[in-house]
Amino acid sequence: MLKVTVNSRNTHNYIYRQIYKQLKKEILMHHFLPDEKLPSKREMAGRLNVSINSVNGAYQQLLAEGYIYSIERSGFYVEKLDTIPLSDNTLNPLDPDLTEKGIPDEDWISFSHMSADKSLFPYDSWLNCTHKALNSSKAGLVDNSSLISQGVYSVRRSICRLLSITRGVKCYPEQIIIGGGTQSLIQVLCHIFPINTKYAMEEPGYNRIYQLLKLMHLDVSTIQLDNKGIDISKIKNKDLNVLYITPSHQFPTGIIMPVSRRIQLLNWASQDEDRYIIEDDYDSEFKYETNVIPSLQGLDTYEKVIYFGTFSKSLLPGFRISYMILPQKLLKKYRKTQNFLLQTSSVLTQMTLRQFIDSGEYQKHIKKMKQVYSERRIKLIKTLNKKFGDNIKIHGENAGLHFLTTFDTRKTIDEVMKRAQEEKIELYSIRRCRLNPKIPVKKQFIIGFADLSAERIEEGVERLYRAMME
Ligand code: 76U
Repeated sequence: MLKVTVNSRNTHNYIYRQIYKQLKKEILMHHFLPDEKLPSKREMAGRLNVSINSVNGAYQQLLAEGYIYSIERSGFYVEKLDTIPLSDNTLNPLDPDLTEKGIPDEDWISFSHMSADKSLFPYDSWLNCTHKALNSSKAGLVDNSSLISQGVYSVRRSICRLLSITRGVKCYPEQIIIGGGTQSLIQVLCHIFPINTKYAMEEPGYNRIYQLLKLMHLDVSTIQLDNKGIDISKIKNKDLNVLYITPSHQFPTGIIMPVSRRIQLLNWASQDEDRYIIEDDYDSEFKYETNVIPSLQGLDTYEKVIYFGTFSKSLLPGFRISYMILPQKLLKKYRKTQNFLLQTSSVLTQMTLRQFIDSGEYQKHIKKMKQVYSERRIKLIKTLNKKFGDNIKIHGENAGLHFLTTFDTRKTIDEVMKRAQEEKIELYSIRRCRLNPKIPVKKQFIIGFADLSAERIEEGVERLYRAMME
């Protein structure tokens, strides 16, 4: 006996959908035999007291999804379906291990090195630039050619000019590849190198790249630092091809590599055809007391440096625009093997960035933020020194948006981290930057000040003191 009923007062559910849903369920529950004939449309309409049109709508939908088939001048028949457990449309409860933490509430104070200041960003000018970008290049948003692998050409031209002025980087726009983050570009780069390439990174260093190389099953080792950055004597003794470094502001120690070490590294790279240096210049816009230090790429006459940059620190990390600059030899390989990949950074964001740079807003913003970060940094260092006295040492504070601190405390890193949670401070230890687990870590913490307003410094340092010492 066919169990289909229709409620004509149910205005949320069209009659044809009510019939369709019930028939679908009946079929899935195998209440029909395979190849059983359904009542004709007329007969069904009569039984349910509905129009033939409604029944036709239900049958057509079942037909389109493959629950039934039709035989011309004969009628509709039920398909043969395997058994499947039926869901009653309720969602299984989410495994507690999978729930995501919400954003910390207003009361939290951030010493994170992963942000930029969100309150001083010139949202109005950015919106203005988005407007202009939309008006001037609607075609760019639908035209597949603007999704070309390397990113929009005119945007690359603007980045190229900017880098030549601000970082002494020498390149053609053709050499730039834009991407939605440093990690995705590193993946692209690693695919250019032969599979047996030997990589090395700074220890301590940027774990998210280390983990990525491991994930790609690449051969990656770590090299410890001396007071000038990555230790050249350890490099010379190793069989290595590609070295990933952060010379402008070593992550996380903050060491600024002097020119003597830069030259040694370039000469090392020049000694073998397969050697390259990846220069990750992630926060170089911010240099205090003296002028910015020019890039390693600008010093390189051998075409051995692959320069990486990002707008995550100078604008906002959520924009996801980063770029790399390939030496011509690597660019040729890229064009041969990876030009089919589509661009990962949004075209609208790229076009907006171009307007932002070309109108001078970018440089204006950097100038302002340099001033703000510089004052904030001075106040934070002063407050920390005053509160902690001999119990704190600050390193690498002359550039970027974070510095490293060593604390003289009886507590373990774990104890401090637990107390930091209780005090509602966002704090990161150097542990996240230890790549080789065999190397012991000191009681060091990365102190970021990008998202810490000047008014909250005193309170933040008080909380840090309680977490660290009490
Ligand atoms: C980036 C280093 C060393 C690049 C960085 C960062 O993808 O372009 C650090 C952590 O936004 P992207 O990456 C920029 N190179 O430290 C920025 N910092 C990371 C992202 F917030 C996180 O996990 O400790």
